[in-house]
Amino acid sequence: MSRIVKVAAAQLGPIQRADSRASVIGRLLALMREAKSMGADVVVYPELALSAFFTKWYIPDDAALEAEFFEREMPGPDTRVLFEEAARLGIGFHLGYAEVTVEAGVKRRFNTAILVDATGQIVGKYRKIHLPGHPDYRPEYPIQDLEKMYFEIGDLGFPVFDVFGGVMGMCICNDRRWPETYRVLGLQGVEMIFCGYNTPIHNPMAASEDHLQNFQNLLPMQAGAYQNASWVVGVAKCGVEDGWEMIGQSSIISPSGEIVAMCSTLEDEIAFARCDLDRTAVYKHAVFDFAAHRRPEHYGLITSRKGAISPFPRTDRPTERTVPAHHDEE
Ligand code: ING
Repeated sequence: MSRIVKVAAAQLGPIQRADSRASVIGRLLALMREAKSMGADVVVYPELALSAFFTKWYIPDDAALEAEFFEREMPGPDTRVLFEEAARLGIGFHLGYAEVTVEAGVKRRFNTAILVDATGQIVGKYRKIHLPGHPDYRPEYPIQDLEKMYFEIGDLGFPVFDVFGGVMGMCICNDRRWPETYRVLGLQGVEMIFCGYNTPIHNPMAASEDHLQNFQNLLPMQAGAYQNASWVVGVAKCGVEDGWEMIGQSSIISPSGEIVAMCSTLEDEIAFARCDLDRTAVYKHAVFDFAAHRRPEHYGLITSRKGAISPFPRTDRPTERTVPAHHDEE
């Protein structure tokens, strides 16, 4: 039996800070129409797909930051056309965006992704849990990574959703580097994981490893797919945004760990594959039959030996602005 999902990984080239929101929406619509013309059931957009990767800038004025980069509603005035076109074409989509909302009278900000079905209804939502970078402005860095300042840690866990004929999950960017991401989804029987990313080549906190960014992009996604018997669709926003280059390599990865489609440019480009969800079965029922072979009760107490978590002396300076309590450093 085959449960085929035709997937269009819709990589985005750079979005400059000066680019209009209308120009971005136009690009997303063009990719959606191209995906439909290829026969896709779902088009997968990157993380923070509506704007430049703004966490590289220190923007202390919250009102200005939210006005320029955050969505107060989804669909909202700019994005409603995506939902309407998806319903008209009969195609689902995954979209990453910066979410600001008020819950129980408290303003919340998240790095968020949604799954929308072919009728234009939101059927899944995820809020990024692994926020990389640093919580405080570091003027000595040529490029900031201020996700810990701009977003709260996601509060939805790693849920799975029954849509597109299978069990679907999501993660966002840095999440893809952590084995827990895939295992928590794998333990729920996930068959396809959508992951958008914006990954600058230069990481001031580990500049010695910049040359390995492409290798260390694919490595965890291929391993995570194989070790949890799931498809993984990783989609980049890439190219040079306001002077800083981000990696591409948007890929569709099989439960075997093989890359079955990959973008080869740093521009708007679709990587397309017919993904058989039943390809997961041989791995879920043989090598990675968790019930038959996995033995968490024998692994011993899962704790970290003192100092094992951060073996190096922390060099964090006191933060220059109060970071919300839940950002407490360990
Ligand atoms: N970006 C990066 C990522 O995890 C990063 C942060 C860059 C981490 C380079 C390590 C090296 O791909 C996001 N948005 O998480």
